[in-house]
Amino acid sequence: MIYRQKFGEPIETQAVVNLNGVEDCSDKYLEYFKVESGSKVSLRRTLKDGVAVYGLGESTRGINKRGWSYQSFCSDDPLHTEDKRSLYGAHNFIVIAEEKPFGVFVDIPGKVDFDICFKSCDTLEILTDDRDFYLYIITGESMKDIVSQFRKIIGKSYMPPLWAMGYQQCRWSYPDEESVRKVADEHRKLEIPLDAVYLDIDYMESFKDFTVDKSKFPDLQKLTEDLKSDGIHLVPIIDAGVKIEDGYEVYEQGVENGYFCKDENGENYVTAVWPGKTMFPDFLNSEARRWFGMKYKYLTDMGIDGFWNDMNEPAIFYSEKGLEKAWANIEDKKGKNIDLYGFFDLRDSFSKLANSEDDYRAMYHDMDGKRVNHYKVHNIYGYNMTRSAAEALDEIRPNKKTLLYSRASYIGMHRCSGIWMGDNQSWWSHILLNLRMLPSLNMCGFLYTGADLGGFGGNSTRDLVLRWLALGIFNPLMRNHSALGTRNQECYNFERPQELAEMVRLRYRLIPYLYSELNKANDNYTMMFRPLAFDYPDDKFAQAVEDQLMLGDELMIAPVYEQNAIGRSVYVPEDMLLVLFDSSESFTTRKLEKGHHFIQVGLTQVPVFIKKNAVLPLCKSAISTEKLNMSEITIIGWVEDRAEYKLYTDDGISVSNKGEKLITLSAENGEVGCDSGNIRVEDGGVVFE
Ligand code: MIG
Repeated sequence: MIYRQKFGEPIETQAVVNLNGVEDCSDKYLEYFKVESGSKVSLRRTLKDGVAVYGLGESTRGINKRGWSYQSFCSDDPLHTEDKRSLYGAHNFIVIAEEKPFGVFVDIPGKVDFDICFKSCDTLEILTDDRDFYLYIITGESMKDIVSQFRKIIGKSYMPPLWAMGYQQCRWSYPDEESVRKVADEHRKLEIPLDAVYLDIDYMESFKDFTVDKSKFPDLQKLTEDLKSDGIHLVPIIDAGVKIEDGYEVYEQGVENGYFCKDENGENYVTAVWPGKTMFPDFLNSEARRWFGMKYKYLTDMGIDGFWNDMNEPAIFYSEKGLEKAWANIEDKKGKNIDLYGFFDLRDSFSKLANSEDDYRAMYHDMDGKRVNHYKVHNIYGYNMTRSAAEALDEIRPNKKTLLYSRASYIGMHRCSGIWMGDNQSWWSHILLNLRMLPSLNMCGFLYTGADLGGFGGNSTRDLVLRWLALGIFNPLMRNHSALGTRNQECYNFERPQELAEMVRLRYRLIPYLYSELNKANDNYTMMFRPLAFDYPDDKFAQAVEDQLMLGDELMIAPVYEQNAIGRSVYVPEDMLLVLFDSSESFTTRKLEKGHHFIQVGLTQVPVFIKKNAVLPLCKSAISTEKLNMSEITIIGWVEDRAEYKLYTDDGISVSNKGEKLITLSAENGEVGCDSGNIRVEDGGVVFE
């Protein structure tokens, strides 16, 4: 059951698109929360010891969110440490794992706090920043059931083209054509599979959206075509801020039509990001949204079929006013004796210039005739930038899937695109953070997602990249990315690159399974990745697991995420077959009984756990997804009775093309069906060879 309560006069975020079965009910929430309202609304509930809370999509800390206070306020913060409260997304959905579990979704476009037993060890408090919002309470038989009811009301998720399941290589930046070609060549030379290379901000002319710097990329169309003929897609970045420059078409059209955000006096609001002074398109205005979205055509006309939208929280370096204040502070302190607090104040006047609350409060939107302060709708800005791209791309490339993902997000945007997990660091702990965000993002509808493999900030190391790839091969979005000034992180830049290549090849072998599970999770409103607690709610060991995940109906994954480890402890919640890949082609298997095990996992090995009477379909690896033969499947499993698998197939690119094939495998009772030879999946059924 889903109950909805309206507080005040909410701004429609369009997170929820299907109200079938949703009951507008004035007092149901009072059974769940103690409510206090003033200018803000506080919803409080006492939680018994041991009650876990799941959700909040992209956020720091554990799978179980209990014990910390989070804040939904889209933030450009490149240090994802435990003390942080907000990252780039605002995903206000939680499930409380009481004996009778229930879910809560707070649909508010502005700030909201989730204090989950932080201030008081037994109190959950949700505190909204204003009085206008919808509250949804979702009850159901199980956590999985609650999530699936929620996913139904927020609608189906963005599904990427098949090539976006391939390996993708990024760096800030590959600055010119030659360096992009080199990345492609090095991968091909060493037969490291690759489906995409990225263009970060330096491909543009002075960071101007929808321009190409001809001195570095003299013929982008030719480059795009050449790479595509080799199965490699070129994916440029698009930033939210538009440079102020006379003669720059996007700027001039935006000014002429009033498409930019305004200040309190109705003048165009000037801030600064990459190119220096910029203005922000008013993505909350439907005309501005369409106008900006159609600009992507400049790049699709050159054969581009993938984009990533960045800096759309929006990230602001400084505003004119903010900068004036900072200069004034310096002037004021000049020549004076500055004590400790004076020094802090001086330092902060610059370090706190970026993404300041004052700047967000000084900005206004025209929501189709209604003037709205940015602060109140901050969390749906990036969502609407990406919506602008998604809607236009549907028009520009009819019935074709485009790769699209965003940095900032709100629930609802999951229908338009994926997200990547932003600027992580080359830290061991961030492998684990990558793992923990997968299920919470799935709860909120974000299925196509992944972290910067190898880590974005800081210098990576060979062992870190190998261990991260061993998780990364399961991320739907599998992208290696690193920041300006950091060590080169491409597989071929490390010693014995063939060992890294084998990881990537194993990914390609897994694509029939991963693509199937991704699409099935979307079709059936299920989670592709789940905490063990969701599948084994009565198992106290499973409930406590924070570093393993269930993947689809068949698998469990448990990557190694510690430096110098020779393996790890794994909790096996039911009898499973451990498949330890030594390379993409060779593996050993071992039957494991339910219980705790220590598993040795070398630096170049990947463990996969398959449930009894389930099978994992694999194809042969190839240098790009285009070359994969997904109709020749090998299966691995431990089959005592009977196993079947639904293989999802489509043409990988048309929105309308869909299909599902069923592999049924039977084996004699008690026999282990391990790597049972090749099977061909044909329309009539399955052929064993
Ligand atoms: O503040 O475009 O998260 O992936 O490489 C940095 C440069 C701006 C942030 C993105 C990152 C990208 C970088 N961008």
